[in-house]
Amino acid sequence: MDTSPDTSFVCPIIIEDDRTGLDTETIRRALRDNLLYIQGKLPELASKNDLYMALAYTIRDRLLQRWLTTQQTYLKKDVRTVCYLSAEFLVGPHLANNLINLGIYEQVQKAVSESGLKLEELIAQEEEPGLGNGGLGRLAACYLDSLSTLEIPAIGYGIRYEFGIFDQEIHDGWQVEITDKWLQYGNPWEIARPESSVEVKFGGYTESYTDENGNYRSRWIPDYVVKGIPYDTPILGYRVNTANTMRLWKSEACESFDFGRFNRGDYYGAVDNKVHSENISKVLYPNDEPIQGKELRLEQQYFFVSCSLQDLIRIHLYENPSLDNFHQKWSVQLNDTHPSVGVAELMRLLIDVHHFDWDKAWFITQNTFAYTNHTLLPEALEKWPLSIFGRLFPRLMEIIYEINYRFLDKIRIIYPHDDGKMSRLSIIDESGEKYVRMAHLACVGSQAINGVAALHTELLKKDVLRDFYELFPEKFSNKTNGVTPRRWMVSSNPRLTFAITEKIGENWIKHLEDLRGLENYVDDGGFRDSWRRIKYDIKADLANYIDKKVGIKVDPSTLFDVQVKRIHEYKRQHLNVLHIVTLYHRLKNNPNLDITPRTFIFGGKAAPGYFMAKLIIKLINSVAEVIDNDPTIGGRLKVVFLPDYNVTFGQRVYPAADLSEQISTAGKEASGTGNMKFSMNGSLTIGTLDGANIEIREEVGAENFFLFGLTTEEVYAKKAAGYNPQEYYYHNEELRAVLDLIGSGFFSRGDSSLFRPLVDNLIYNDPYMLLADYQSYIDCQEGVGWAYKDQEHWSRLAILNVARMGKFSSDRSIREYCEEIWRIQPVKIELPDYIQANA
Ligand code: 475
Repeated sequence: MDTSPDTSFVCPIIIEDDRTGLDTETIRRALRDNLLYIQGKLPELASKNDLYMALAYTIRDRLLQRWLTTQQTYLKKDVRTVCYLSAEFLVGPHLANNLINLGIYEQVQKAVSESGLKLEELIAQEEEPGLGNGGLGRLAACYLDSLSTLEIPAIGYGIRYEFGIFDQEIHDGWQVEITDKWLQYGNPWEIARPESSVEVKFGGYTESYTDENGNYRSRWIPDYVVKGIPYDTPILGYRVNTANTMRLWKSEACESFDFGRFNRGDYYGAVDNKVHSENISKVLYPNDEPIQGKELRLEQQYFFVSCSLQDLIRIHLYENPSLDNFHQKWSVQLNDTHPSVGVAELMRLLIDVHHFDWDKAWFITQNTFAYTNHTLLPEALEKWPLSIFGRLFPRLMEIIYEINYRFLDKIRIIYPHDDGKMSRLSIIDESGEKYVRMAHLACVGSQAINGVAALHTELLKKDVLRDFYELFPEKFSNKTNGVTPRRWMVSSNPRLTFAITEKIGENWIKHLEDLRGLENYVDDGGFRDSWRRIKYDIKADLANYIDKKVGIKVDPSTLFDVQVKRIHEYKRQHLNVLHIVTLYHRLKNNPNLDITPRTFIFGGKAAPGYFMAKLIIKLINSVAEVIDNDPTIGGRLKVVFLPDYNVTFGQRVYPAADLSEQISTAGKEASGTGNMKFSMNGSLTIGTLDGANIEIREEVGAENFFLFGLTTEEVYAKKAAGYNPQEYYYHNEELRAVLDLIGSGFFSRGDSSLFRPLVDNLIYNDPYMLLADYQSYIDCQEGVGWAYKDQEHWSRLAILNVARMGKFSSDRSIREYCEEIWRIQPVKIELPDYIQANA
C-alpha cells in the first residue's frame, strides 16, 4: 500500500459552500447533509446524539481548511515549533469552544433553532474527553488554546486513552468508580492518521557491533514492538486562522494475530501480543500523584514519548537535510517528569539510528528539552526501579548510565570529595534498591527548569531541587500558571461576558489586562445591581441543576461557598468540613444565632486507592445528610456533594460561586488554577498563602482577599519544633467539640468507628496541620459571613477581583514561555481567498 503523498494529482479545488460557509443558511443545510451522509439518519429518526454528531462534523468541516493551511504554512516556512509533551490533556468539550473561536455561535444558534432544535441541548450531548486527572492535564489544555490564539507554531503530543478518568457515582455517600467510555459513540473531532504510524521497541537485549566505517555501535534487539497510531484533533485559536494539532497516540499490535500459535490450537495465545500492545493506551491511571512501580505506566510514558520524538524527526527531515539543527527548530516542553524518558530516547535516536557522536547528540538533546515541575510533595518525585526500567528499555538504561557517568564526572571536579553531593545529584538513586530518578534526568537533560507559581519556584530552588539550583542557577525560572479566558469566561459565563463587553468592549478576551477598565464602574450603582442580578440568575441555574442531579433544593440567595478540585488531604476539604460542623454545632447550641445562610458545594474525585480521600467524601456526604434532615437548621446551612466533577461541570460551577475555597497547607499546592477560574468569574477567595493564591492576592489587593493560616515558613518552623496537634485539640474547646462530634458517630448513624481513622489522624498526626490553622480559618470565615451581608460592599470586591485578574490568562504564561524558554515567534496564517474569514 502506497501511503505517501502523490504529487502528480492535479485537481483545482472547487469548494462547495456547504463545507466552508459560515452563514446561517449554509450551516443549516450542512447540518442536514451531515445527518444524512455521515450519521446515516433521516431527520425523523435522528437522536439528540445524531444531531450533535451532525453539527460537530459541520463545525469540523469549517476547521479543516484552517487546520490544513496552518500545517502547510509551518512546513513551507520551516518555522521553529514548540512541542508540548504531556501524558494528559484535559481539553473538555470541543463544540461550544470551536463555535466561539470561529465567531459563529449566533449563526449556528439560529441555524439550529430554525431546524427546530436547541443549540444548548446539542452542546450538552458532547461527552468530554477525560484524558487527565486534574490541574496538570487541564493546564496543558489551556496552554494549547493560548498557543493557537497567540499564533505560535505548536503541537501537543499525548496518549489517546481509550478509557479516561473514571466517572464518579456516589452510593450511600461513598465514591464508586465507573468506566469512562468516552469513545463509545465515536469522536467527531479526531482524524486517525494510520499512514504516519511509528514503531516502539520494548524489552529484549542490546548488542554491540562495528559499522561499515569501523565505529563501535549498539543495537537494541527488542522482545516485542508496538505500533503507535496518531489521532489528530485541531485546536483552533480565538478569532485567528491558526489551528494547531493535538496528536494523541493509540497503541496497537504490529501483527494482530500469531498464526503459528493459532494453528497449534493456542487460541488465546494467538492474540496475547495484540492484547498486551493494545493495553498500553487502554486506560488513564486515575492518580494525581505519581504512580510508583506500575510497569504499564512506564510503558505508557515511553510509548508516547518515543512515538512523538520519532514523529518530530520524520517531520524535521522532510524539510531539513539533517538533524544537526534539530534543537533550532524544536523546543520540547516536558509537562512534569512523565515524559522525561525522552531525554534518553532522543539520545538513542540520534546515536543509534542517525549515527551522531555522543557530544553532538548531547548538545542537541540538552538544547531541545525544557522541564516544568508541578509538585512539591516529596513523595511525588517519580522514580523507577532499575530492575523494571532496565528490563523494559535495556538500551535506554545504558544511555542513562552514560549520561550519569559523564554528569558525575563534572560534579566531582566542581565539588571534590563531596560524596553526599554526588549521591544526592546522581540520576541513579543507590541508597537502597536502585532507582532512576526522573526529575534528575529531566534537570540534567534540559536547558530550562521552571516552577508554576512564584512561591513554588522559590521552594524548588530552596528545597526539592536545591542541589540542581546550586549547580545550574541559570536554568531556573518561574512561569506562573494561567487559564484561558475563552473557555473559563466567554464560553462558561456568557452573561458576565456580555456585561463586561458592554462596558469595556471585547478586547479583554485576548488581552485580559484590559479588564482593569472595569474598575471605572465599581462605583456605578446600576452596574453593581446588574452584576448582582447576573450572579443571582447563574446561581438559580445551578440550583436547578443541583435539584435535578441530586434532588437537593438550595436557595440561590444564600452564600455559595464552593470547593471543587481533586480530593486530597493536603487540599484540606476536611478543614472545610470542620467549619461546617462548627457552624452546625453553634446553631444547635444557639438556634437563634444570626449567621449568613450558606450553601456549601463540593466536587472532586479521589484516587481509587486513596483510603483517606474516599473517607473525606463519605464524611462530606454524611454531614450533608444530617444537616439536611435537621429541621432546626431551617435551610441556613446546606451541604451538597456533586458527583463526577469534570471540565463540563466546572464550567457550570465557577460562574455560580460567591466564595472560592483555596485552603491547602502553605507550601503544598504548587500553584492551583481553579483559584484563578473562580476569581475571574467574580467570586472572592478564602485562602492560605500558598501557590498562586499569593499572586492572586497581590493582584486583587489584600483588602479583597480573605487570608488565613500559617505561612510556609511557619509551617516549616512548627514541624521542626515538633508539631503536636493534641495541644490544639485540648486547648480549643470548640475544635474539640467538633472533632468529638464527628468521632462519636453522630454523622454516621451511631457508628463511632467509621470516621475514627480520620479524626485520630488529625488529633495524633495531622500531617497537613488542619488543627493549627483551624481557629484562623473559623475567624476568617466569620469575616466572610459578615462581609456577605453587605451586598453592595461584596459586589465591589467581586468586581475588583475580576478587574484585576489580567495576569492569570494563560496567554500571559505562554508569552513568557515563548520569550524566555522557547524563543518562538508567532506565525500568521493566511487562508486561501475562497475560504470565508472568521466572523
Ligand atoms: C498541582 N498531577 C497544581 C497544576 O501546574 C498545579 C501527577 C502524577 C500523575 C498524574 N497527574 C499528576 C499533578 O501532579 C498535578 O495535577 N499537579 C498540579 O499541577 C498545574 O496548579 O498545584 O497540584
